[in-house]
Amino acid sequence: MKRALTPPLAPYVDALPVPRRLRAAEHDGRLTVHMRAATHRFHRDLPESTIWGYDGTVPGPTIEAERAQPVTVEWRNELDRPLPVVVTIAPAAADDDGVPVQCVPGLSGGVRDEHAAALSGNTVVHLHGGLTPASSDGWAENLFAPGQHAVSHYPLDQRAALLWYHDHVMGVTKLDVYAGLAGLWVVRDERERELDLPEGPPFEVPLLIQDRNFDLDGADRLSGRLLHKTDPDVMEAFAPFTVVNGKVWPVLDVQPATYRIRVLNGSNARTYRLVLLRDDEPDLDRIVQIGTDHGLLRAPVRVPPGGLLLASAERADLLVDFSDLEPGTELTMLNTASAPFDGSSFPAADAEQAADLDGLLPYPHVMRFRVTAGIAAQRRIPRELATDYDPPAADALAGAPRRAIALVERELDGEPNMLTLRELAPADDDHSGPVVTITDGDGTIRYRVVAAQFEDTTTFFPMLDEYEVWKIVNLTGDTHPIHLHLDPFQILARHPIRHEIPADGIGERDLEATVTLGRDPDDELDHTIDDNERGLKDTVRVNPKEMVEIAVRFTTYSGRYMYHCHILEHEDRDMMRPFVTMAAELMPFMA
Ligand SMILES: [Cu+2]
Repeated sequence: MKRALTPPLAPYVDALPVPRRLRAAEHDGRLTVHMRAATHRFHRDLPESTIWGYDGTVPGPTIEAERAQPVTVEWRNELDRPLPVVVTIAPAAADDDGVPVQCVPGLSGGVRDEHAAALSGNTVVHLHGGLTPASSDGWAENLFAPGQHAVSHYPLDQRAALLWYHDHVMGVTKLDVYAGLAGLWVVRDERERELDLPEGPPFEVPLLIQDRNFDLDGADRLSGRLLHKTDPDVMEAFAPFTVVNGKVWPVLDVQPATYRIRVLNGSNARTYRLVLLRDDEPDLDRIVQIGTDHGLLRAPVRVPPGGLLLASAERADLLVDFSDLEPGTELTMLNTASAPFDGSSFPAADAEQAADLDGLLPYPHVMRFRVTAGIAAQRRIPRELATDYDPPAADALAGAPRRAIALVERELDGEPNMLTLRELAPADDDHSGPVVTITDGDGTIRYRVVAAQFEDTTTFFPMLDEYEVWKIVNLTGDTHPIHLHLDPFQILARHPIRHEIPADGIGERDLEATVTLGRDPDDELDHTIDDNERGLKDTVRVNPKEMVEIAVRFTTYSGRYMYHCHILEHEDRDMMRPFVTMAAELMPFMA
């Protein structure tokens, strides 16, 4: 169903808010952030919403810090109202008119989840992208309740990058982040200053993009009450309204100058493919991407011709040149990615027609830029950016430990399918149970499942300062953004694969499958690594019929960390696992 709905809210009427900056250096590196219930207006024509926010705002303040200047944050949990989100599973995936229920506001016949309504505000804070000691990393089970507080130490001995902090509570991260518990965190360093990149307002603008839905009042008007709605077919919430820095479809007045736009997809589940349109035509050539999740790329790159693809938690650092544009020129940013995202392409030239109800994309709108009068100020784009990293050398990887993870979709009785994962380890020759056989550049290896749930025993013990190669095999029909805590990684390969899973091959814990490199005949994805992915990443999209290989080298801190899918509805239900980084000197003492 390609037809669009008429938006119930006027697009491009609210000015893009820029979150308050909280500069650590002005507070001797000691910050206090209060988690509070507050009210927030997501759109001019919406009633106020109750939210949970860091310092009571959506998004929270943007914390700015310098590389290697440690920051201590006292996270004060002062939440004094229950979860301000109505949570429901609608009884059917589409309404009587055939419109998918996730495309429209209101409960769509669902009942309010009373367990969610009873959530009082237990929290734990994770600094995503932070090179953080385990004790401050925000382990998903180390909660602090309203009235309790946590002090986290962030050494920040890491390169400049756009990080973000958000809630990470086991099982309900999807609800706590949706309620508003997310904010940006910028690390700055000398290399960026040498390059004379815009820093701070007005020419550096962060965009935190999320999708939200709202309940209806008794008269079927939008009530402003936040609504997390899923349905029997889709266990992730894909909300119809795109919110940038806390406003639905905002507009930003820009001078005719080069802007540094720092984009984060902070949605629960939705992937965006961002296209800039001018006079209904794609206008992507004025964008140059200079950085990714963990900061600067080695050289500037164009965004892919289809648009800038960002799954949940991925970031992009962009230079956008508005200097040639007349006052009054409007550039509209649209999203062309349908949901659940499966890696499919969509031509940028058709972005105006991207609305797709079956693809849970009723409104492609994201935001608009409007050029004002001013003196044109184009900025030179440096040819060389980062000089502090190289792709890992082949000999460094030759003997590196290999780890394998399979992403699987398990069918459940009377519930939507569960997207989850299986940790694998090579099976002994005499192993008799189900096996996953993977044939790739390392040969044919038979694996058995060694962990299926978060609580299962830890099986990954990476040694500090040693490269590892992780192979992530996607046996599902959706793209999963896989995120590792602690250090960034580099993407080595994106292989098309064929896989066969026998009937009942995906058990409660087991997995039986055969995976071989090579393209499935009906596979239309190109499985390439985009230029803007050849940097230091902490989240990588793993598409259907694909095996992604990453090289990661954990450094600095020993301890218990997590890796997981960053679709929050997936991570909350076991698409998340621990790993323990070990100092080399302790390895001889491990059993
Ligand atoms: Cu996932």
